[in-house]
Amino acid sequence: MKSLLDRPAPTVPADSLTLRRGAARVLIDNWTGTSTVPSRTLYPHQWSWDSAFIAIGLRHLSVRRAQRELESLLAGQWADGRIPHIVFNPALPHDAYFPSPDFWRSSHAGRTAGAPTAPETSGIVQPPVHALAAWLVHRADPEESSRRGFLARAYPRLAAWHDYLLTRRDLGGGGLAAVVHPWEPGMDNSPCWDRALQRVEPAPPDAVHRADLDHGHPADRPTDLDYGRYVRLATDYREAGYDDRAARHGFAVEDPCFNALLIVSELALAAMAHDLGATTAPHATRAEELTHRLVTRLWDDTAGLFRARDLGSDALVDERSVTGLIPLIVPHLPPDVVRRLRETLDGPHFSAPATRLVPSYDLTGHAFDPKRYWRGPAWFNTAWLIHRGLSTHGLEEDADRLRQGVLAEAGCSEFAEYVDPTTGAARGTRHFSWTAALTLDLLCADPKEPTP
Ligand code: 9WN
Repeated sequence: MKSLLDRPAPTVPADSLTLRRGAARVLIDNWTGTSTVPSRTLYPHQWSWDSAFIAIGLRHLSVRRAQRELESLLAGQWADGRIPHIVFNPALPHDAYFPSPDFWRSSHAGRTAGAPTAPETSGIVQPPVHALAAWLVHRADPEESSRRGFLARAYPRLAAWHDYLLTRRDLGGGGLAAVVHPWEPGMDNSPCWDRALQRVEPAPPDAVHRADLDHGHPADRPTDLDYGRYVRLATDYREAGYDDRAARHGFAVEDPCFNALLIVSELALAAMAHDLGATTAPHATRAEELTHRLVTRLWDDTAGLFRARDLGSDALVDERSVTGLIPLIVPHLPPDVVRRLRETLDGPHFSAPATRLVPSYDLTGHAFDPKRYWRGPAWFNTAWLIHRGLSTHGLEEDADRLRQGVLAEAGCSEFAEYVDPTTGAARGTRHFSWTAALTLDLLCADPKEPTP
């Protein structure tokens, strides 16, 4: 452990060194032996997109550990290709987190859909940032990666994951992946889902056993009504055997962030295929087609950002959310779209008074709440993604301003889960793993590292 903390970081100045040590300490403390928990208290199992972000940071401490992070997540992959949003730690009691393994019952209820007999997992997914993470981990030490066969083992699994999303989850028939639960886009209680959720009958209160309120403040967290609907959707999916062909999805949305990450990860698969001597063309073609569909189906030229598409009404959701800015990470966007996204980022809806990070929801929006989770607070992972997007399009000054914001606010917030964009106050849990990991990445990554 000590050796990770003490590894020299010769290119960073002294205060950065303190930040680096703080971030490394969070990742070391949250490491379980096989993977990293997002938070020891609020989220004590392994989460899917968290692990991808965590691996991106861990590669600067230990490439080996970063590989293990991703490999332990992939050990929970289902035979149909899905990577579950939670891989449960069997050593923990069921009341450590809700919904627990005895709610999801993956090894039984998901048997036909291909759930493994062990470990127990959830049955839903999260945004596909994994191939990007695997590629960045590989690039951190290509020799070590080749020696261990990391890429060769990860590549077919990640390709199967994307195949799952683009076949079973193309619920709108427009060639984009749909999410079927508000936990899937990772922005659980975003106002973007409110209207679609109104069609969902909440589960009765006795079906909901909230463990999050043991650790989180009720003002920061989703409401009981939200939870009732989350539980209803997950229960219905489980009753359909988590089979997307059999399930009647009560919630189905095409999310801009989810699909943008799929595109970037598809490009990462192309880069991996190239390194492995396989054909890159199918991935490059797919990324190109997905980019075209993303713009055709989700771009709102009047608002200057991408919108989620509610497949229940087949209409764009009339809310401005950070999810609509994250497609900036896609390399081959039309130049006009990039220009408009940048203007929107700098405009009144997302320029926050007290943080350089980007609020999760429109500051002027009717549902804006500066404290509550994804209804306004600014998160570090979305800042990292937008930073990467700005760099991708050569907007280095803007990217650097965001980078400086992340570095300043991560340290003084004790690596908070998110911050209140109106006061800059830390909110949510502290010592949050992806905040620490992405801080490390912005401190250590070589800006000239090849992008997929
Ligand atoms: C439900 C772990 C996860 C993140 C999500 C974030 C939150 C879970 C919860 O925590 O969701 O998956 O219990 O609220 O919204 O993005 O992956 O950090």
